[in-house]
Amino acid sequence: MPAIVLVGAQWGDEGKGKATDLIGGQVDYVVKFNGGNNAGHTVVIDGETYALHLLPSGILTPSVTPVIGNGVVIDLAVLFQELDGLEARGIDTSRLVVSANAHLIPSYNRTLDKVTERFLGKRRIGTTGRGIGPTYADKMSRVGLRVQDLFDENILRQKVEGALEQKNQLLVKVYNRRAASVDEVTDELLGYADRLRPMVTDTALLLDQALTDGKVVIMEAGQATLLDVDHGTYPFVTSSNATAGGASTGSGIPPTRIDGVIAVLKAYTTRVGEGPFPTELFGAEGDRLRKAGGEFGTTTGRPRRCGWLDTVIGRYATRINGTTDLVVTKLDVLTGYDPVPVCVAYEIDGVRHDEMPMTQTEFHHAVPIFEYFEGWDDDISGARTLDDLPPAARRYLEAVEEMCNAPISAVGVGPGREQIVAIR
Ligand code: 2SA
Ligand code: GDP
Ligand code: MG
Repeated sequence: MPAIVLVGAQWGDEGKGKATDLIGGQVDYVVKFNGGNNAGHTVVIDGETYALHLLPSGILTPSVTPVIGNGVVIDLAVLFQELDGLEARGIDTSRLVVSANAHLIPSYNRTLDKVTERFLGKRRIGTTGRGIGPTYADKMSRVGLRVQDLFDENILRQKVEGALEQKNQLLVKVYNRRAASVDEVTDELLGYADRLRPMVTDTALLLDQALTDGKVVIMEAGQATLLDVDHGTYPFVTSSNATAGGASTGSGIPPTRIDGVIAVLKAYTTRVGEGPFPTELFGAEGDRLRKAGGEFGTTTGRPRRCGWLDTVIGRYATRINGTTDLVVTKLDVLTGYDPVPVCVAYEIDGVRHDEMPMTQTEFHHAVPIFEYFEGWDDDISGARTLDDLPPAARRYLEAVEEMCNAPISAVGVGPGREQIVAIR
């Protein structure tokens, strides 16, 4: 399978970083196609923990060329901090390539992201405050700044001037902040141009040639299906297409060249930020799952909201992404729970729904209908084949496979690179 998309099936933090890293040995290119440094992927190799935000997780595998695709929004200060941090730990980052068409996150968009959230008060989205939403809004409004603009100072200055005409109105008149100056913004961005230039290329052309040469390319999504701006729980979503369709627009690899879609599904559910979450657990129950799973944001450290597995969401993710393979993660975290509840459908205003309801109003009213599965007590973190798992854990996986409508190809039983049960 030369071109494979890897997405999150739920609200993010399913363990996509680990899943990509795991197949990294057989892969030539790992492409990030959406989002920016709102993402947080944790990868544990030989007991060393690496937290990646903007960089594709393929950066940790020496044989992989990591690619930041055109669909990504880049905070240049964060990019170089992350590269320097990895270099200081002995990781060679020289293979990174960056699309000339990717958009830049200027400092005023970070400010606008944060002040807008404060202004919204109770109606806030719970963003990561990294300037993601305003930068994608600029892209669509055609007032965005792109990587290639760094190499034409006149154009960059003109674009910053144009953008600031609108942004300063907002900053000063609506949010009572100081205006940003054209020189300050332009100079800050130009300060990175020389270091960035050798990494910049036409990544769509590079990937086209790579596929023609028989190379293996993984397109790795940031965030997840229910955070997708079109298919997620709008408006409580991120501002990009995090589903499989976004892989084409965000990388330049056409849909006809994509051979498979891996969806990563956590054995339970988490969500960061605001928005509906039917199987959410509160109080001591939520705390227990959060503690067992170590569910705190990789980027912001925020405690993640936790709840039981929701297979209505799993089925939806299979349908929207065209999932060919499921990777189930964090099965080890469910050890010691008995029984293990799984949401199989919703009751919404007295009616049973087996599929995601059409409207967000209905989704906000969804009450989970649970089935209860027998639990297991044995430590499964050393399991490497299905036969190593207790029968109850195998039954749980069989049910997940059936209810989520896609075959499971691997199961995570711990954070380490090797802690995986390979099925096919
Ligand atoms: P934004 O900043 O505009 O993308 O926020 C919009 C919504 O998208 C959610 N979002 C995330 N949800 C889970 N994980 C994410 N990445 C980090 C991680 C999060 C962290 O991997 O742990 O460290 O806090 C991520 N990025 C965006 C966000 O919570 C909003 O609901
Ligand atoms: P991503 O955003 O989807 O890449 O996921 P994150 O890295 O934000 O969150 C997943 C967390 O779960 C990380 O801390 C991983 O080290 C950890 N993890 C991944 N797979 C497993 C697993 O199978 N078991 C356990 N216990 N932890 C895992
Ligand atoms: Mg994450």
